[in-house]
Amino acid sequence: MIQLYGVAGSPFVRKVLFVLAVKELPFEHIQQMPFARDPEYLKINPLGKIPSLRDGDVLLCDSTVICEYLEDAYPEHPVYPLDIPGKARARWLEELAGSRVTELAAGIFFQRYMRPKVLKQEPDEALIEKIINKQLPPMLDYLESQVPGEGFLFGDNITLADVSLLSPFVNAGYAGFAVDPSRWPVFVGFMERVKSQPVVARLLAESAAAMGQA
Ligand SMILES: N[C@@H](CCC(=O)N[C@@H](CS)C(=O)NCC(=O)O)C(=O)O
Repeated sequence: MIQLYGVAGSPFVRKVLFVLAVKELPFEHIQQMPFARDPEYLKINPLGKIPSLRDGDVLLCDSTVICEYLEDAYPEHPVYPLDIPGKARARWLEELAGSRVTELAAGIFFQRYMRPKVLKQEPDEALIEKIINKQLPPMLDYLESQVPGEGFLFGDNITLADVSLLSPFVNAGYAGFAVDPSRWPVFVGFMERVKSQPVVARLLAESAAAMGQA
């Protein structure tokens, strides 16, 4: 059976949980915390990051690599658009979400949640202020221009790109941050639609419970 290493509170693990759920693939969830520097886990993922996934002899690290593998290996119930330009754009938005958007939105979560609660360190308030007031607004302006006013990025069916864009902001929400709906109404409306899709709503409820936010 497929084994997934990681915890549901991670925006990256959430991508894989979404794909496994859409594809209705049974799996064993091995609760692996990030930053644990666990020697056994470092043999699985030399970066010590989550998620990792094992499927028989296949052992993979990195959420994007894992999700693309699952799409190729289990093509039923696709999570990427099927046309080439759509798939390429989905990959770009997934890449952007996993890099700069996560650095910013999940950065708020890291400072306000992970540092005090898990790492027993003080949050860097100056950095949080800079992210919220200087760095995040231009990115939100871009996202506002990229998402649709109705439906999802690629029409009526939700894809991994939709969930990837939402996921870092879910973590920012755990740290008390909400995107201003008066400034970015289209993006906020889009995130609400993604959140209310049954498969996503279920994942978010599990994630919130695991984070003590339910
Ligand atoms: N590019 C990786 C990033 C994974 C990642 O950064 N995961 C975080 C948790 S959300 C982590 O494990 N951090 C621990 C560390 O950096 O040591 C992916 O897409 O899977």
